[in-house]
Amino acid sequence: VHPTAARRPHYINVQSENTLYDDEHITSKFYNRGASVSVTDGHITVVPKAEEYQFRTKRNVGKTGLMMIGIGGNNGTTLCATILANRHGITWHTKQGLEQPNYIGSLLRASTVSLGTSDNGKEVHVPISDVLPMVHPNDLVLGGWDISGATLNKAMERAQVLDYDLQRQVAPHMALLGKPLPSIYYPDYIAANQEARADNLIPGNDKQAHLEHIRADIRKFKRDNDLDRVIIFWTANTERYSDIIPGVNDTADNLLNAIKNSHAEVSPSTLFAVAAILENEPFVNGAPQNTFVPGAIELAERHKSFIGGDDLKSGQTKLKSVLAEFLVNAGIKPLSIASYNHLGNNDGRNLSAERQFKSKEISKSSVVDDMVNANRLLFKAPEVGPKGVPIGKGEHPDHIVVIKYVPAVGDSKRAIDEYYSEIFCGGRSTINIFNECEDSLLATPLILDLTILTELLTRVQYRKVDQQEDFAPLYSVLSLLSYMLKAPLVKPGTDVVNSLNRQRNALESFLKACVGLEGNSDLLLDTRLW
Ligand code: NAI
Ligand code: DG6
Repeated sequence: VHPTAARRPHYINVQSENTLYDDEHITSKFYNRGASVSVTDGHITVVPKAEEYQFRTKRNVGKTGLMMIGIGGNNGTTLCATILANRHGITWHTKQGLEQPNYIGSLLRASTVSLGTSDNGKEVHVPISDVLPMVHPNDLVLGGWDISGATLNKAMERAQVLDYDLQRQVAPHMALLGKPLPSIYYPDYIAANQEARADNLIPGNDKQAHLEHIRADIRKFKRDNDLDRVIIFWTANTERYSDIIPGVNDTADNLLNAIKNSHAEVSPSTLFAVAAILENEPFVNGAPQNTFVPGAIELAERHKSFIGGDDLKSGQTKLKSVLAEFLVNAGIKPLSIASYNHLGNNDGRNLSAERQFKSKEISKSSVVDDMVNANRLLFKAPEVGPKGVPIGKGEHPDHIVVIKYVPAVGDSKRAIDEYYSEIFCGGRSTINIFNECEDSLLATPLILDLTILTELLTRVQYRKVDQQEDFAPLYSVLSLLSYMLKAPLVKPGTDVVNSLNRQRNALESFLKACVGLEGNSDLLLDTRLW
């Protein structure tokens, strides 16, 4: 068994007065350290603060299902096939030799965190998945919907992602998963070039009936498989943006009414999100469209359901969030970032339509905003209007995103990025990146990470020690999922963090806080003192 797929017992045991283990829970004490800063007439006053919290994590990982919308696509079939290959220990031949199934590319299963140092001063690293009890990917019960009725073995063949010898062996297992559940198809939301796929549909145009149908599907899947939790995951085609219309999708009640009235501006993805929220099961959006219209977020808050999104951050954008931060944090000023890519899979085909491309362009473009905003030495701040409200966004590098559909290259996406920057005393620097990757093999482990993390976060509760008697669930929008997402959804009114390093640090600090450990050990103070 490959190390990333191995089942290890959950072995971390923190011995501290801050950490309590009982049969049911891990309860930890945590000081959220920060500072209050006030700026008056150019004087900056900083007051350090530390707020005391308790976290309580349910130890028992329940039986977990993953229902994907778009299960018959490249991501959906690749995820099912690779889990089945891992579960059944299927090895396969390629021209390089014998391949073993694994979970490489999964942050949780294939990367590590440092816990501290051993007696000989060396750091001890463990897989992230060992910090707290998490569901093993092999144990996920798989299912979902697709507007295409191809059985999953045939859909895997159509996707042309996996090596033939793997496809051949995993096909009988895929066949047992059968045909996807029929889904909702509103042709206006995805590209017209997808129409030929749409042969597996829930009949009619009544959106309320569609909502009830999806809710019943979720309940049946849970019941049939005896599940404690099911994560509903949008990995279907990118939709166009929905217009935000006052009275239609701006509040929870308006959105529910709009569904009752089958209003045209309720998209399939929003309908699925509403179904999941009402069933109190988490919903994650792996595509870029604005599924979470304001009414959907309010509905999730009202039901204390969990939501997360948007758009898987697999290759080009992940690198961009690292490179842009590196440049800005090094005191170098990016003047322009020009990103181009071409790909030939069905996702690329759908994105060749203008409105669907627009959704992707938006999610790919927001990724450097926070780094730019954090450095007003390099980038001028926006001017401030008479009432103290900023006008515009301030100075920003030029940033363009181009996507082209080239069928011949299939799932193997080719991406070129140019970073053109100002350096010392009028100099210029140009960095060019050429990146070729199998798109769905980068994306699939992210779906796993998002599913596993989401399930874990449903088991964590918190208490602010001097303010709350009882433990409460986390806030509905799971912004801790940001590392895997291009345009992270955050609590309304709070800042989006795009920096990949900061996203990873937040996650690591949070997981460690749940076992009573302080997050960052990079100070390594004892290596710097006599
Ligand atoms: P795909 O086109 O191969 O699969 C999408 C599937 O969704 C298709 O089988 C289609 O029939 C189905 N579908 C469309 N509308 C549906 C609906 N209303 N209900 C149920 N099924 C529906 O695309 P792929 O490559 O699997 O990507 C899926 C999504 O993930 C896309 O939105 C893509 O932009 C996004 N994404 C993909 C990444 C990748 O690297 N593959 C990375 C980041 C995001
Ligand atoms: C074309 O860009 C297709 C897209 O679906 C991307 O492959 C996907 O969004 C991943 O993008 P990135 O920028 O994270 O590599």
